[in-house]
Amino acid sequence: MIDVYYWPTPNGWKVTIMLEECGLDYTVHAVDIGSGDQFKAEFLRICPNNRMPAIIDHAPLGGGKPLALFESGAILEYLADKTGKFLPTEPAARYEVLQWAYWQMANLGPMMGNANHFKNYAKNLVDDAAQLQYGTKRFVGEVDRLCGVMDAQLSVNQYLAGATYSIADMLAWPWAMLLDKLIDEAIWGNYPHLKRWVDEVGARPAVQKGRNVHRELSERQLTPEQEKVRRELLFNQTNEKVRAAREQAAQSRG
Ligand SMILES: N[C@@H](CCC(=O)N[C@@H](CS)C(=O)NCC(=O)O)C(=O)O
Repeated sequence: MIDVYYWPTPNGWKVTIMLEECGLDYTVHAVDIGSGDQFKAEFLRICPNNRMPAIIDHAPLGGGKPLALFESGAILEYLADKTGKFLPTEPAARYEVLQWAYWQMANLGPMMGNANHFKNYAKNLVDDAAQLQYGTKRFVGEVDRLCGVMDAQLSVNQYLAGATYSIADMLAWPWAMLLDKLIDEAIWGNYPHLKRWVDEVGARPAVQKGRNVHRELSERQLTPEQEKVRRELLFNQTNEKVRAAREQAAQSRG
């Protein structure tokens, strides 16, 4: 059995999609990042980075005591090694997949996160219009560039890492399927191959199931007070605050 520490966001869906694709049993533990669950002692012990997703595998690859893991890329790589699925063992094919997996982790996810921040949230946090405009242009522009990279790759390959569906697709799809919400619907006209792949991957039953795990939690209406708490928690994290939570977690362990 695998415990999954999860909230319905693109990084969370990656893990539930992979678990569904592999047919593994799992139990979901909701980590409500809008009300501070990521700073609770029990979660920080699994993930010192106060970000979900994370897992604990009680029957880990290689045996031994339960294995705790954070970072969605590491989790998918681990589950692929555990099941022998969606990540080839033959070196050339394996590294073809891994280069796209790391590309997603270092590029598409962070850039889309920052673009979303500047476009949809920063206007309530930043007074300086020029600063806001610079941030938006920088990150939306970078997302646009990354779409071009994916589109070119998908114009000659069915999947991101070639002819075979892999963890690279499962890592990138949860972000890519949100592109039209971030840029605008016209984006698909510029990137037809990317759109073809988003639709194809999105039609897989395991992808739909993984993406819908606890969907209701992300669709619930927050009160203005809850929204204020959420923004303070997510957009005002300092080293001091996070260190205090970590120290508390260490103390409560005894
Ligand atoms: N690189 C990490 C990113 C995880 C991440 O950013 N998770 C966000 C939600 S999508 C989170 O937990 N945020 C909580 C916070 O900012 O405190 C991964 O892929 O696992």
